Amino acid sequence: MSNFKKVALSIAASAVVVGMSVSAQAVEWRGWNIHVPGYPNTVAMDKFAKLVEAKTEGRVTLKMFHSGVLGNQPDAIEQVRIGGLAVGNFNLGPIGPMAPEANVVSLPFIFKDMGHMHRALDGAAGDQISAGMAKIGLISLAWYDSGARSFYNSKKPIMTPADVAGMKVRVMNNDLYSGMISALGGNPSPMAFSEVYQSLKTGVVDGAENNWPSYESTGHFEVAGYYSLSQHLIIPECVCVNAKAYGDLSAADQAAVKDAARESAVLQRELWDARAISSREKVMKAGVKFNEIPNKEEFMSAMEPVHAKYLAANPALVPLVELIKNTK
Ligand code: GTR
Repeated sequence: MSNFKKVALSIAASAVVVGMSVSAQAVEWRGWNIHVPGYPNTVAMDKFAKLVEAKTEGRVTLKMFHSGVLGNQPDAIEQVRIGGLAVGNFNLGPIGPMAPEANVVSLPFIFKDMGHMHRALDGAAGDQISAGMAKIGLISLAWYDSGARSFYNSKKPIMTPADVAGMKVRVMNNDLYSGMISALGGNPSPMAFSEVYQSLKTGVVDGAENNWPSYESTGHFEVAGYYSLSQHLIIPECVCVNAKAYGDLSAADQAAVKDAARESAVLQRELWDARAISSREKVMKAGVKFNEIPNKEEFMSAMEPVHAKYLAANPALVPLVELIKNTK
């Protein structure tokens, strides 16, 4: 054997040894979260981090970065997909454009209420959505709540679809949401969550849409004081982990991490319910003008073309949409 080959072999052998010792050491994960301290997701993700460490006996540790300090959501999703970050608490909205199965939850009014969403996600539809996310490198360990999203703006109460006509409305990055605003005659403006406050304040956009806790925690209520209860989207969120980081764990540690996520989700849902009430109370005290929508059917039928167009372009998703609609 040539000297060169001997050296190459011994380097290869030591690499194996190094590799083995590395895998026996603790793995350090970094996690992304968009929300501020005290928000239900933030508290629950911190609990997830603690449980991961405890349940894997320190073989996996997770350092959480809150308040979106590691970047905007579409970028963070990409990072978790490619492994630049291990973990993220993501809304399924901005995942949808990359994972068709996950996009069905972004069809307006697909869920009747939170209970319907829970039953669908905890059943066969949830399994198909998870499988679609796994195909793009995201393992969904548990589902978090994100309430129902309603319109708010700085101009006037929204009562009918015609009230949205001509308004500039911020949406998350997803063509379905842009299509939804266009279907009402409004002008959609996709933008990062962190930019919305300033855009509302300076009139770059007239309105946006979100649940009570995000409307309150971001201060959007200070600059867009009309909140109209359209509840047009009920979008679940995931505790997502990079497929390779998860796949590299032992079966026992995978189970431990999954358990940790599910336990954190139980806490998140409890905190969510309480925060939805307290956020609503806080913004109402601050003088927000709130209204119910007299006839929600008008919004449903105005947004119906979004479903039709989407399913015509994605016929393979028709059975999943039917499965969700038929989930009792
Ligand atoms: C929140 C959600 C965030 C983000 C945000 C947005 O309700 O929890 O993940 O999607 O809405 O509107 O960008």
